[in-house]
Amino acid sequence: MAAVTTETARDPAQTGALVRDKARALGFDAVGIARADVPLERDVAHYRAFVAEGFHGEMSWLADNAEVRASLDGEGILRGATSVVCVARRYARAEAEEATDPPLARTIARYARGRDYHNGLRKKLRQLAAFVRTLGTAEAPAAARPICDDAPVLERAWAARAGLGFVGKNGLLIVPGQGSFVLLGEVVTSLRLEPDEPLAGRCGSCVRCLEACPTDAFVRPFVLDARRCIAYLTIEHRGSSPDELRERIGEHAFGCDDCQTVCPFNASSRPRDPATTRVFAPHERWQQMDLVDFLGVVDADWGTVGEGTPLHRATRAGMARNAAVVLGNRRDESARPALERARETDPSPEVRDAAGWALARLARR
Ligand code: B12
Ligand code: SF4
Ligand code: SF4
Repeated sequence: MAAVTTETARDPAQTGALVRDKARALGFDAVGIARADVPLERDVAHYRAFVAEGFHGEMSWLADNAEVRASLDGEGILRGATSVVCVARRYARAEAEEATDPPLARTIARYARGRDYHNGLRKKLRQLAAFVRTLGTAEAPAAARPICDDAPVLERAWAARAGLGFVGKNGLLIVPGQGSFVLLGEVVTSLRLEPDEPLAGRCGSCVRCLEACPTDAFVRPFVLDARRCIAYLTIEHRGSSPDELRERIGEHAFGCDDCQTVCPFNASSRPRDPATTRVFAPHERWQQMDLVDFLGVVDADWGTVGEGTPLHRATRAGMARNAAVVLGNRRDESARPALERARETDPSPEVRDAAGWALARLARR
């Protein structure tokens, strides 16, 4: 019988354990492994139904690459992929710490208050992928591709299959003991790793998230009409905010956490060590700025305001529009001069429109 050497493919259970240990050592809060070569069926059916209903709105890129979304094994992601390592990074900070966030930061969703999280997450995922490659052998070399929000992948579906957590009625992946305030990433690999078992859903009869949504964006449990979601309206949507939803946008200038804040799985899982989430603390820029300042930013200056932060994605006009809507909702009299200036001179029609709407609300006070 041939002796087993280091040149033969390694044991999937052993290599799986090494990869899990490495992911934790890199600072990921949870890790799970799933088969990548068995296509997603039920989740892809949900995804197709979501697109067919038009729930993706203007995010046309979300309607593309349906085939790639079904399987990680192929040209679209990684040919020969057999496993996917799914990781989560928690971003919620201790409640006492969040309570001291500057006022502007509190109008921004928790994941987006600090620097752009993609950079840090991608660096760690690259390191994890490099480690996975070292586990290949001459006979069975390991390819590995790190992914974080940069490929047409149903990240929650793979994470759920990998037993990282379960999908809640709010559509978010909830990691037991960590909650849903987590960001997801993956390393897709040709290395055969022992998979984890998926977890059963644990929402039970709870419907708090569905009831808490200010814009009634859930069509039914688990199904979101993104066109009504404040995250979509304040980040992805270009042009004017729909009239009937402006008031409901409330205090949200960028993203929304309402369907997570009320979730009991988050109440019970705040981090114990503040050092682990320090990178998500508000950007120092937000200490010096207020919402009204977004009305005065011109295109040429947007780079220095938004750069290196998630707000960059909303665009200069988008953030000025969002600021005007929130100021209108506040009926903030001190914002009147800035709103008047924006209504008369802003180059973007959606900003002029939102400023006019906000001024009308001030008048009705
Ligand atoms: C497009 C997008 C959005 C869009 C659309 C959201 C949506 N629900 O589709 C908008 C801009 C609205 C958005 C908002 C947010 N997003 Co977003 N978004 C994405 C992105 C890029 C693609 C999502 C996608 O493919 N949607 C299409 C739908 C069909 O797929 P899905 O959302 O995965 O749907 C799953 C479930 O809903 C479920 N499902 C669907 N229908 C049904 C029906 C039944 C019966 C059942 C049982 C299940 C079920 O199955 C699907 C697969 O598991 C992902 C990153 C990625 N590549 O996956 C991030 C991602 C989902 N977003 C994320 C975040 C943080 C947010 C916000 C919290 C940001 C904020 N604070 O403002 C909100 C949350 C809103 C919400 N309640 O979902 C995280 C979520 C982390 C987590 N714990 O789950 C992700 C994974 C990014 C990341 N890398 O961490 N997002
Ligand atoms: S993020 Fe806000 S608007 Fe979007 S579904 Fe959740 S509660 Fe509703
Ligand atoms: S609030 Fe309730 S229903 Fe919604 S995700 Fe959390 S546990 Fe599930």
